[in-house]
Amino acid sequence: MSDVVTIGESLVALIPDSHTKLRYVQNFTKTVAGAESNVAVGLAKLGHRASWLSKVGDDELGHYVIRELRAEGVDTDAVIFDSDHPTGLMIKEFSPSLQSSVHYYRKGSAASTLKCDDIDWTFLAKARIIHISGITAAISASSRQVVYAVAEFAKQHGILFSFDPNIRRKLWSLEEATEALVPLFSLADIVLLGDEEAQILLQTDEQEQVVSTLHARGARWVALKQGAEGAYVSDGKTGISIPAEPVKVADTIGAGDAFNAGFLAGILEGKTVAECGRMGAVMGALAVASYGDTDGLPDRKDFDAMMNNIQGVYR
Ligand code: KDG
Repeated sequence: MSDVVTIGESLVALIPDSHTKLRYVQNFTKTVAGAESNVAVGLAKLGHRASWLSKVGDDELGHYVIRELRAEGVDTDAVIFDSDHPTGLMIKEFSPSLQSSVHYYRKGSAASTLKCDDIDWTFLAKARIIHISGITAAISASSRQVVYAVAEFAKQHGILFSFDPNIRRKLWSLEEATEALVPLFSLADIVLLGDEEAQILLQTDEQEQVVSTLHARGARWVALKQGAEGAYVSDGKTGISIPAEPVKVADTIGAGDAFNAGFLAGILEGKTVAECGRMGAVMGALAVASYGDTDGLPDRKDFDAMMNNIQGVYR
Protein backbone atom coordinates (compact mmCIF):
# COMPACT_ATOMS: atom_id res chain seq x y z
CA MET A 1 0.00 0.00 0.00
CA SER A 2 1.28 3.42 -0.91
CA ASP A 3 0.60 6.83 0.56
CA VAL A 4 0.97 8.37 -2.87
CA VAL A 5 0.87 6.91 -6.38
CA THR A 6 2.14 9.11 -9.20
CA ILE A 7 1.51 8.30 -12.86
CA GLY A 8 3.50 9.66 -15.79
CA GLU A 9 6.49 9.34 -18.06
CA SER A 10 10.08 9.29 -16.88
CA LEU A 11 12.88 9.92 -19.29
CA VAL A 12 16.58 9.57 -19.24
CA ALA A 13 17.94 13.11 -19.14
CA LEU A 14 21.38 14.08 -20.38
CA ILE A 15 22.75 17.14 -18.61
CA PRO A 16 25.59 19.04 -20.29
CA ASP A 17 28.63 20.06 -18.28
CA SER A 18 28.86 23.50 -19.91
CA HIS A 19 26.67 26.50 -20.55
CA THR A 20 26.78 26.59 -24.30
CA LYS A 21 24.95 25.26 -27.35
CA LEU A 22 24.68 21.48 -27.43
CA ARG A 23 26.83 21.27 -30.55
CA TYR A 24 29.80 22.45 -28.46
CA VAL A 25 29.15 20.33 -25.39
CA GLN A 26 31.60 17.45 -24.87
CA ASN A 27 30.34 15.80 -21.68
CA PHE A 28 26.95 14.95 -20.26
CA THR A 29 25.75 13.48 -17.02
CA LYS A 30 23.07 10.82 -17.32
CA THR A 31 20.16 11.18 -14.91
CA VAL A 32 16.44 10.48 -14.60
CA ALA A 33 13.78 13.13 -15.26
CA GLY A 34 10.01 13.05 -15.20
CA ALA A 35 7.62 15.27 -13.29
CA GLU A 36 5.67 12.47 -11.61
CA SER A 37 8.67 10.34 -10.68
CA ASN A 38 10.35 13.48 -9.32
CA VAL A 39 7.39 13.94 -6.96
CA ALA A 40 7.61 10.27 -5.94
CA VAL A 41 11.34 10.61 -5.22
CA GLY A 42 10.78 13.72 -3.11
CA LEU A 43 8.10 11.99 -1.07
CA ALA A 44 10.12 8.80 -0.63
CA LYS A 45 13.12 10.80 0.58
CA LEU A 46 10.88 12.44 3.16
CA GLY A 47 9.90 8.99 4.43
CA HIS A 48 6.55 8.47 2.70
CA ARG A 49 5.56 5.37 0.77
CA ALA A 50 5.53 6.50 -2.84
CA SER A 51 4.83 4.43 -5.94
CA TRP A 52 5.37 5.43 -9.53
CA LEU A 53 3.22 3.81 -12.19
CA SER A 54 4.25 3.96 -15.84
CA LYS A 55 5.76 2.11 -18.77
CA VAL A 56 9.41 2.04 -19.75
CA GLY A 57 11.14 0.34 -22.66
CA ASP A 58 12.60 -3.07 -21.95
CA ASP A 59 15.91 -1.50 -22.87
CA GLU A 60 19.03 -0.33 -21.04
CA LEU A 61 17.58 3.14 -20.42
CA GLY A 62 14.36 1.68 -19.00
CA HIS A 63 16.28 -0.55 -16.62
CA TYR A 64 18.41 2.42 -15.62
CA VAL A 65 15.30 4.50 -14.78
CA ILE A 66 13.90 1.73 -12.61
CA ARG A 67 17.23 1.14 -10.88
CA GLU A 68 17.59 4.83 -10.00
CA LEU A 69 14.03 5.26 -8.74
CA ARG A 70 14.27 2.14 -6.61
CA ALA A 71 17.55 3.37 -5.18
CA GLU A 72 15.72 6.48 -4.01
CA GLY A 73 13.07 4.36 -2.30
CA VAL A 74 10.28 4.64 -4.88
CA ASP A 75 8.13 1.54 -5.37
CA THR A 76 8.13 0.62 -9.08
CA ASP A 77 6.38 -2.76 -8.86
CA ALA A 78 3.45 -1.59 -11.02
CA VAL A 79 5.70 -0.37 -13.86
CA ILE A 80 5.35 -2.24 -17.16
CA PHE A 81 8.38 -3.07 -19.32
CA ASP A 82 7.50 -2.70 -23.00
CA SER A 83 9.69 -4.55 -25.48
CA ASP A 84 8.13 -2.83 -28.51
CA HIS A 85 8.73 0.83 -27.58
CA PRO A 86 11.79 2.63 -26.24
CA THR A 87 12.31 4.63 -23.07
CA GLY A 88 12.09 8.36 -23.79
CA LEU A 89 15.10 10.63 -23.74
CA MET A 90 15.61 14.33 -23.15
CA ILE A 91 18.65 16.54 -23.35
CA LYS A 92 18.95 19.73 -21.32
CA GLU A 93 20.70 22.78 -22.69
CA PHE A 94 21.98 25.67 -20.57
CA SER A 95 22.45 29.05 -22.21
CA PRO A 96 25.26 31.34 -20.98
CA SER A 97 22.58 33.29 -19.08
CA LEU A 98 21.70 30.09 -17.15
CA GLN A 99 18.34 29.68 -18.91
CA SER A 100 17.53 25.94 -19.05
CA SER A 101 15.81 24.46 -22.08
CA VAL A 102 15.03 20.89 -23.06
CA HIS A 103 15.06 18.81 -26.25
CA TYR A 104 12.75 15.81 -26.23
CA TYR A 105 13.25 12.47 -28.00
CA ARG A 106 10.11 10.81 -26.65
CA LYS A 107 7.65 10.42 -29.54
CA GLY A 108 6.42 6.81 -29.63
CA SER A 109 8.02 6.09 -26.26
CA ALA A 110 6.84 3.21 -24.08
CA ALA A 111 5.19 5.61 -21.62
CA SER A 112 3.22 7.29 -24.39
CA THR A 113 1.48 3.96 -25.06
CA LEU A 114 0.05 3.86 -21.51
CA LYS A 115 -3.66 3.02 -21.67
CA CYS A 116 -6.47 2.33 -19.20
CA ASP A 117 -6.03 -1.45 -19.55
CA ASP A 118 -2.47 -1.09 -18.27
CA ILE A 119 -3.59 0.32 -14.92
CA ASP A 120 -3.76 -1.94 -11.89
CA TRP A 121 -6.93 -0.43 -10.40
CA THR A 122 -6.83 -2.63 -7.28
CA PHE A 123 -3.37 -1.30 -6.50
CA LEU A 124 -4.50 2.28 -7.16
CA ALA A 125 -7.50 1.92 -4.85
CA LYS A 126 -5.17 1.62 -1.85
CA ALA A 127 -3.51 5.03 -2.33
CA ARG A 128 -4.27 8.04 -0.13
CA ILE A 129 -3.25 10.49 -2.85
CA ILE A 130 -2.87 10.02 -6.62
CA HIS A 131 -0.74 12.68 -8.27
CA ILE A 132 -0.62 13.34 -12.02
CA SER A 133 0.62 16.25 -14.08
CA GLY A 134 -0.58 17.61 -17.40
CA ILE A 135 2.48 16.11 -19.08
CA THR A 136 0.80 12.70 -18.87
CA ALA A 137 -2.22 14.18 -20.66
CA ALA A 138 0.05 15.72 -23.32
CA ILE A 139 2.06 12.75 -24.48
CA SER A 140 -0.70 10.76 -26.23
CA ALA A 141 -4.45 10.33 -26.56
CA SER A 142 -4.38 7.01 -24.66
CA SER A 143 -2.43 8.42 -21.71
CA ARG A 144 -4.80 11.42 -21.69
CA GLN A 145 -7.65 8.90 -21.30
CA VAL A 146 -5.76 7.39 -18.37
CA VAL A 147 -5.58 10.79 -16.66
CA TYR A 148 -9.35 11.35 -16.90
CA ALA A 149 -10.15 7.77 -15.89
CA VAL A 150 -7.83 7.93 -12.89
CA ALA A 151 -9.24 11.29 -11.79
CA GLU A 152 -12.79 9.87 -11.93
CA PHE A 153 -11.66 6.72 -10.15
CA ALA A 154 -10.06 8.77 -7.36
CA LYS A 155 -13.29 10.70 -6.90
CA GLN A 156 -15.38 7.52 -6.71
CA HIS A 157 -13.01 5.91 -4.21
CA GLY A 158 -12.48 8.90 -1.92
CA ILE A 159 -8.79 9.15 -2.86
CA LEU A 160 -7.32 12.64 -3.01
CA PHE A 161 -6.51 13.54 -6.61
CA SER A 162 -3.58 15.92 -6.91
CA PHE A 163 -3.06 17.74 -10.19
CA ASP A 164 -0.34 20.00 -11.56
CA PRO A 165 -1.04 21.23 -15.11
CA ASN A 166 2.72 21.36 -15.86
CA ILE A 167 2.16 22.85 -19.31
CA ARG A 168 5.01 21.91 -21.64
CA ARG A 169 4.71 24.01 -24.76
CA LYS A 170 7.02 21.71 -26.70
CA LEU A 171 4.47 18.91 -26.29
CA TRP A 172 1.27 20.62 -27.41
CA SER A 173 -0.34 23.94 -28.29
CA LEU A 174 -1.83 26.17 -25.63
CA GLU A 175 -5.28 25.58 -27.15
CA GLU A 176 -4.89 21.80 -26.88
CA ALA A 177 -3.53 22.10 -23.36
CA THR A 178 -6.36 24.36 -22.24
CA GLU A 179 -9.04 22.11 -23.68
CA ALA A 180 -7.57 19.01 -22.06
CA LEU A 181 -6.48 20.40 -18.69
CA VAL A 182 -9.19 22.82 -17.58
CA PRO A 183 -11.78 20.03 -16.98
CA LEU A 184 -9.32 18.34 -14.63
CA PHE A 185 -9.54 21.26 -12.20
CA SER A 186 -13.09 20.16 -11.38
CA LEU A 187 -11.89 16.66 -10.48
CA ALA A 188 -8.89 17.68 -8.39
CA ASP A 189 -8.77 17.90 -4.60
CA ILE A 190 -5.29 19.41 -4.66
CA VAL A 191 -4.24 21.83 -7.41
CA LEU A 192 -0.59 22.86 -7.65
CA LEU A 193 0.01 25.29 -10.49
CA GLY A 194 2.42 27.97 -11.63
CA ASP A 195 1.38 31.58 -12.10
CA GLU A 196 1.98 31.41 -15.88
CA GLU A 197 -0.25 28.33 -16.03
CA ALA A 198 -2.95 30.12 -14.06
CA GLN A 199 -2.81 32.95 -16.58
CA ILE A 200 -3.15 30.52 -19.51
CA LEU A 201 -5.81 28.25 -18.01
CA LEU A 202 -7.81 30.65 -15.84
CA GLN A 203 -6.98 33.98 -17.52
CA THR A 204 -5.65 35.42 -14.27
CA ASP A 205 -2.61 35.05 -12.06
CA GLU A 206 -4.04 37.26 -9.34
CA GLN A 207 -3.55 35.01 -6.33
CA GLU A 208 -6.85 35.43 -4.51
CA GLN A 209 -8.79 35.12 -7.73
CA VAL A 210 -6.94 31.97 -8.79
CA VAL A 211 -7.49 30.38 -5.44
CA SER A 212 -11.18 31.26 -5.15
CA THR A 213 -11.84 30.04 -8.72
CA LEU A 214 -10.21 26.70 -7.99
CA HIS A 215 -11.93 26.26 -4.63
CA ALA A 216 -15.24 27.00 -6.34
CA ARG A 217 -14.50 24.13 -8.75
CA GLY A 218 -13.93 21.75 -5.84
CA ALA A 219 -10.26 21.94 -4.86
CA ARG A 220 -9.62 21.57 -1.11
CA TRP A 221 -5.99 22.76 -1.30
CA VAL A 222 -4.48 25.14 -3.84
CA ALA A 223 -0.84 26.14 -4.24
CA LEU A 224 -0.02 28.89 -6.71
CA LYS A 225 3.71 28.61 -7.38
CA GLN A 226 5.26 31.99 -8.09
CA GLY A 227 8.90 31.05 -8.78
CA ALA A 228 11.44 33.29 -7.06
CA GLU A 229 8.55 35.14 -5.36
CA GLY A 230 7.52 32.02 -3.42
CA ALA A 231 3.96 30.69 -3.42
CA TYR A 232 0.45 31.51 -2.33
CA VAL A 233 -1.33 28.58 -0.70
CA SER A 234 -4.87 28.10 0.50
CA ASP A 235 -7.14 25.49 2.03
CA GLY A 236 -10.27 27.55 1.50
CA LYS A 237 -10.17 28.96 5.04
CA THR A 238 -6.62 30.27 5.20
CA GLY A 239 -4.80 31.86 2.28
CA ILE A 240 -1.18 32.79 2.90
CA SER A 241 1.92 33.90 0.99
CA ILE A 242 4.98 31.72 1.50
CA PRO A 243 8.30 33.40 0.70
CA ALA A 244 10.84 31.49 -1.39
CA GLU A 245 13.85 30.20 0.52
CA PRO A 246 17.02 32.11 -0.46
CA VAL A 247 19.18 29.91 -2.68
CA LYS A 248 21.84 30.05 -5.40
CA VAL A 249 20.10 28.81 -8.55
CA ALA A 250 21.82 26.14 -10.66
CA ASP A 251 18.85 24.79 -12.65
CA THR A 252 15.19 25.61 -12.13
CA ILE A 253 13.86 22.43 -13.80
CA GLY A 254 12.32 20.18 -11.18
CA ALA A 255 11.57 22.96 -8.68
CA GLY A 256 7.80 22.67 -9.14
CA ASP A 257 7.86 18.91 -8.61
CA ALA A 258 9.96 19.32 -5.48
CA PHE A 259 7.48 21.90 -4.18
CA ASN A 260 4.67 19.44 -4.90
CA ALA A 261 6.44 16.66 -2.97
CA GLY A 262 6.87 18.90 0.08
CA PHE A 263 3.29 20.16 -0.08
CA LEU A 264 1.83 16.65 -0.44
CA ALA A 265 4.04 15.41 2.41
CA GLY A 266 2.51 18.15 4.54
CA ILE A 267 -1.01 16.98 3.66
CA LEU A 268 -0.13 13.36 4.48
CA GLU A 269 1.25 14.53 7.82
CA GLY A 270 -1.87 16.55 8.67
CA LYS A 271 -0.04 19.89 8.63
CA THR A 272 -1.69 23.28 8.27
CA VAL A 273 -1.74 24.75 4.78
CA ALA A 274 0.93 27.29 5.80
CA GLU A 275 3.20 24.43 6.94
CA CYS A 276 2.49 22.52 3.72
CA GLY A 277 3.49 25.64 1.77
CA ARG A 278 6.73 26.06 3.71
CA MET A 279 7.54 22.36 3.22
CA GLY A 280 7.02 22.88 -0.50
CA ALA A 281 9.18 26.01 -0.55
CA VAL A 282 12.07 24.28 1.24
CA MET A 283 11.95 21.33 -1.17
CA GLY A 284 11.74 23.66 -4.19
CA ALA A 285 14.76 25.67 -3.03
CA LEU A 286 16.86 22.54 -2.59
CA ALA A 287 15.89 21.31 -6.06
CA VAL A 288 17.01 24.48 -7.85
CA ALA A 289 20.36 24.51 -6.09
CA SER A 290 21.50 21.40 -8.02
CA TYR A 291 21.53 20.38 -11.70
CA GLY A 292 19.56 17.13 -11.77
CA ASP A 293 15.81 17.26 -11.07
CA THR A 294 16.11 15.35 -7.78
CA ASP A 295 19.81 15.32 -6.82
CA GLY A 296 19.32 18.20 -4.43
CA LEU A 297 16.32 16.75 -2.62
CA PRO A 298 17.01 16.16 1.06
CA ASP A 299 16.48 13.14 3.19
CA ARG A 300 14.22 13.61 6.20
CA LYS A 301 16.95 14.56 8.65
CA ASP A 302 18.34 17.35 6.45
CA PHE A 303 14.84 18.50 5.58
CA ASP A 304 13.80 18.76 9.23
CA ALA A 305 17.01 20.65 10.02
CA MET A 306 16.27 23.12 7.23
CA MET A 307 12.65 23.50 8.32
CA ASN A 308 13.89 24.32 11.82
CA ASN A 309 16.77 26.53 10.60
CA ILE A 310 19.33 24.25 12.26
CA GLN A 311 22.86 24.62 10.86
CA GLY A 312 24.88 21.41 10.36
CA VAL A 313 28.36 20.84 11.85
CA TYR A 314 30.74 19.99 9.03
CA ARG A 315 34.23 19.95 10.57
O1 KDG B 1 9.13 19.14 -14.05
C1 KDG B 1 10.35 18.68 -14.54
C2 KDG B 1 10.05 17.86 -15.73
O2 KDG B 1 9.56 18.70 -16.72
C3 KDG B 1 11.25 17.15 -16.26
O3 KDG B 1 11.72 16.26 -15.29
C4 KDG B 1 10.99 16.39 -17.49
O4 KDG B 1 8.90 15.38 -17.07
C5 KDG B 1 9.58 16.05 -17.79
C6 KDG B 1 9.03 16.60 -18.98
O5 KDG B 1 8.24 15.90 -19.56
O6 KDG B 1 9.32 17.73 -19.34
